[in-house]
Amino acid sequence: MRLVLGFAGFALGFDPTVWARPQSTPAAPTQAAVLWYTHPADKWENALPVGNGRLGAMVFGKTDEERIQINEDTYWSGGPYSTTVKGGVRALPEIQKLIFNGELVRAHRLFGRHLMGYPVEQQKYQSLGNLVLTLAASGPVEGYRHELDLDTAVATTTYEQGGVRFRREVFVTPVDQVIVVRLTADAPGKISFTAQLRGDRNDAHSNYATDYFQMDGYGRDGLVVRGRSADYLGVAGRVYYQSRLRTFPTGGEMTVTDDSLLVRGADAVTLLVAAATSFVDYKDVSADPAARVDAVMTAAAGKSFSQVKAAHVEAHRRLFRRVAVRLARTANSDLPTDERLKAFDGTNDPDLAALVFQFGRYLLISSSRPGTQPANLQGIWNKDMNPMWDSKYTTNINTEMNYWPAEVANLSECAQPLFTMIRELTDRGADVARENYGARGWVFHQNTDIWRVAAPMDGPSWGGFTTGGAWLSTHLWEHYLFTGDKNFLRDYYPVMRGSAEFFLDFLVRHPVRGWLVTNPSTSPENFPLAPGNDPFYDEVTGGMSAGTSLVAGSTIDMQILNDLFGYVAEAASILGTDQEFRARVIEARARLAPMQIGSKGDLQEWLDDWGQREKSHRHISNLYGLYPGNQISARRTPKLAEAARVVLEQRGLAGNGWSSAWKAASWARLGDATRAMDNVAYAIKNYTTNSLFSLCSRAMQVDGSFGLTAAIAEMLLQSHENELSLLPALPASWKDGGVNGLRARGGFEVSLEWKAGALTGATIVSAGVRSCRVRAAAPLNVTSQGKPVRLSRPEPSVTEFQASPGATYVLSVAAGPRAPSTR
Ligand code: FUC
Repeated sequence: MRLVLGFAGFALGFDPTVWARPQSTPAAPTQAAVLWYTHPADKWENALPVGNGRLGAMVFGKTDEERIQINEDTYWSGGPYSTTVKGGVRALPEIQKLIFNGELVRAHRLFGRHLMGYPVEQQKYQSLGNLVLTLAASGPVEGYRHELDLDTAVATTTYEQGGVRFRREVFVTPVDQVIVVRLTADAPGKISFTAQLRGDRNDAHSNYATDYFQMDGYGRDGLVVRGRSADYLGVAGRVYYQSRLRTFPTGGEMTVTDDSLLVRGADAVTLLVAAATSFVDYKDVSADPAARVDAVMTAAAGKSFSQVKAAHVEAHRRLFRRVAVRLARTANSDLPTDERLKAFDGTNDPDLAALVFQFGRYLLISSSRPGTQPANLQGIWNKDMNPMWDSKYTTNINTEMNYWPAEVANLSECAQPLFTMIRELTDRGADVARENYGARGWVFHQNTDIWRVAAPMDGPSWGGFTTGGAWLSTHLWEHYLFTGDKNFLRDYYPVMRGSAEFFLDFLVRHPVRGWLVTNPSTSPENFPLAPGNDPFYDEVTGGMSAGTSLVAGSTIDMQILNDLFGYVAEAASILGTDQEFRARVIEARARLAPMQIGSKGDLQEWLDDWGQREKSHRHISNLYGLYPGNQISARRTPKLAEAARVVLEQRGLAGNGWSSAWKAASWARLGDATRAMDNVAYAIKNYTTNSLFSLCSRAMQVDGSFGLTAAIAEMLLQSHENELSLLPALPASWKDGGVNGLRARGGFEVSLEWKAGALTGATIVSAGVRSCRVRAAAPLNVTSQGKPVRLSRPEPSVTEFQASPGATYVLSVAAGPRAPSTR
């Protein structure tokens, strides 16, 4: 049965069968795959990240005292706990009444008393420690180079000192689950150093002394740190961890003292670091870290360095080489990466955007693999015991953005940790739904930690975002659109359904306008200029607040629910299940508050045309419906698209890394290549560390890096309108180029070539039997295995043909006049 719900997307017309993933041909190494420097990192944010999804390391590349900072993705403060508070639902009717009456600050006070989770804050992601190598060689250093090869996932430092050329390689292998450090020199007997494995203590949240960690020698070739997580917010630290070093020198001597390991006069040395915790899942911390480390270490120690490295590089390339981007190189492209960034003016080094694009893919591969934790605010790389925003999962944009590139940049399996987290959130989420809102299903707000707590956190203005779980659930549907994996859809349908079920209970009729709305609701972190929403002293945070963000029926809430309900209905139809429930969500969907255009021509952020306190607020929540959602479109809804454009104009360029990335993707959806590129360039110039990490304020935050990858993909290929749109927002400075291996909804894999700003050819591999509709600036001819394919051209810029599974279609530009425009 086909369902037409009035929202566009591939769901509308495709045959809901499972299709096989097209075989991606590993692309040749991209030209844009190396970050390099002529000096070591001066600070942690500029060190080079390596990781295998579970273990992360930041490599400084120093020549006197090398520091390799280490993370393990399950090392968090505290232990299993819940923040759900019982009985808040009793205050809900009064809070809703106050909000509908416009008494927002009074509603805020009541929310603060009755609906906040307890503890109000959540746990923190921790640094495991540092491997410090005090190197014996001294004297002036020459010919220094520190680099990260994105194609091999190896960080390498090379230099000459005292007439000897030294080389240090560092990588974290997903195959053998260890951090590998290899030291070599071009002369025998020249490698001497002292190694320490140093723990990190959270002195703000735990008592001092060796209760928290101990450092010891281990056997005749190793070191060990054993510890446990800090107590925090009254939650006892129950994560036990161990990290262990083993050293394999060739030649020379090795000694182990109390807490140090000395190597003298070796020809070459391999260091392996294994690390594990007692974490099993968000409720269970009963594993034995020592046994886990033993198992990994024993297996890895039996292999040679070259075996371990070869397996690592192969495993990495299997994912990384699926996509290659080629943009023009200039003289600037050959500069060291930090100088290249400084010299970038937005147009003088097109290849830099390709490097940034691949860096985001590299980070996702390195911080999120099947079976690991999802990428948090800092991926897996965090040096602090009290990091910015606890290095948690923030779900009013950040965690979602981390996974924007996963499907389109051909790393679908890297999103699996996110899907597991969403499912786990339904547990506490069901408790909060019942206790706070008297509702069935599950709800999740704006932040969680490894313990998967789900109640409102930090304060009503942040915690009042009830659609965090619904937004995450849209990723489940997107995964289905890209992969066509019906088993996946069946498996996760109950999660999506549970989110929709919550909202069927929670939505209330607006007393004046009659629409169904969320109440309480927020438009993330944006304070409306609503009457009476004045500064006040907030007893929850113990500080002045500029007002409250609590409202009813924010635009983003309505857009997210419009998507969620549509997706659930569509999924129920595809799976042939749940007809009664499906009818209910379709009915509720039709009654949601619509998008509205305000007096300034902008898309309203709230039900009322209030305007906002902070003019260029970094969130563009009301544009969820443009990107990543699909309710605003230049072709389908031109008035709303124009209203979205007004919002983007009004917000301008400034914000932070993730904000620029979101704006770039939004401009790409509007088909405005110049403005999309302005935002990409602004992010690169203003919110990027030397090692290409994105910045939020001054904090390293990976969302912006992932967001830029997604935005750049969106400039080259779009697939949200039931068709493949080729080069929908190609900036003038990317005149000539090519991309291989992008993925599109409907299960296509797409490669493109262009010259002088115009498409010259494309290759499409189809995974299923389906109609393939392609939009490009020029009419296209299509062949498969050298033979012309029957096609139709419903519009000059649209070419349509029937695709078969596994077949490759070669598209070339047909002779004749160029179609006027793709938009
Ligand atoms: C949201 C953003 C902040 C920051 C934080 C982690 O609260 O508004 O800018 O990114 O998440």
